[in-house]
Amino acid sequence: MLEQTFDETIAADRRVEPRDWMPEGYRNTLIRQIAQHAHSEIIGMQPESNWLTRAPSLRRKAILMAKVQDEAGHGLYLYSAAETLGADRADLVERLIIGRQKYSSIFNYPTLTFADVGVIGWLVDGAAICNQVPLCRNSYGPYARAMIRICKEESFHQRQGYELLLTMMHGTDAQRELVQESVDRWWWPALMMFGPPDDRSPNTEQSMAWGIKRHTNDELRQRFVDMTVPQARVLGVTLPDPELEWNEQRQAHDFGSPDWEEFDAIVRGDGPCAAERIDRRRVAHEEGAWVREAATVFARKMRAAEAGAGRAAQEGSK
Ligand code: FAQ
Repeated sequence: MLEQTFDETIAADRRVEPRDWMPEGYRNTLIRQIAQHAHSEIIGMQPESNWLTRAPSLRRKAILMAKVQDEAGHGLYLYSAAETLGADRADLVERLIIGRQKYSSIFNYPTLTFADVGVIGWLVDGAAICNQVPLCRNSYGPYARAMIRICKEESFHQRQGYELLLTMMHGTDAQRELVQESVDRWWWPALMMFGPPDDRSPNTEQSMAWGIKRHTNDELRQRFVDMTVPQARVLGVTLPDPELEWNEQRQAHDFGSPDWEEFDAIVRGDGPCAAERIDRRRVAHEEGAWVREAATVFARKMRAAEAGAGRAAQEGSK
């Protein structure tokens, strides 16, 4: 009976809510994906914050600081969504730190120049939007609702990245070279963000049947390429793929294949910045322990004060 209600909810494209019965596999898939997504947002703060102290102007610094703070907010909405499934936030963070849970492959690459800030906004946030807009319609209510706000902010991030790059492309030859060099480094990793090709993606079929994913990895990768090519043309940069060309018959671009061995190594935890990213996260978690303790004590005192005020009001009305 419970399973039938769940199946009907999915078939009718209604939302599953925290107190509804759901199969364990559905719950675990959501916890895995939402936790991985939350970890990505938090780890994703590191490559960009690398440039906060060296931003070329106060304006660029203020924009970058706001963006990095937005990513923290995204992580927090997502951990909260995972908690509605019964996951424990401290446990999820612990799993990330000990390498039992993943974060997006893209944040394993270093940010070598300030152009990387613009390229991350354009390509990484651009890929994130492509992947995440359909998640606003995913079948689990709290995740879908969290994604609406996240997508609005990611879309703003994408525009700030593109605007930064346009400014640099209208600057000096040296600035144009910085942008092109950065695009050359980030293009293939951005394509890998969508996950392995469909024929090597163990989770897609079931996740699509449950309405957790709405499109396959390859469909979204194609959508991203088609969206990005005209933007690259306006910008005046070359995408580093000799196989990239418009296919009239398919009404879509043909493009080359990312280095899936490199992707597999990163997913195994052997990314170029993997140790540094996790170590930084561990240190931040340890150094933040006093904030969590203080917040817990404060919340307990507030609850006690509210309960006391409630009792006093009741006695006063007798
Ligand atoms: N990196 O069967 P599939 C952002 C793993 S947020 C690492 O295809 P699935 C914002 C996958 O977990 C970016 N691992 O898996 C920002 C699975 O391993 P498991 C994050 C990956 O879940 C911008 C295995 O490979 N976005 O950028 C990756 O059906 C700028 C097999 O793969 C999200 O998390 C990868 N790229 O599809 C922040 C979006 N791809 O766990 C700061 C939500 C796959 O079975 C600055 N997530 N794996 O051992 C999703 O849409 C999906 O989880 C996919 C993967 C599409 C990522």
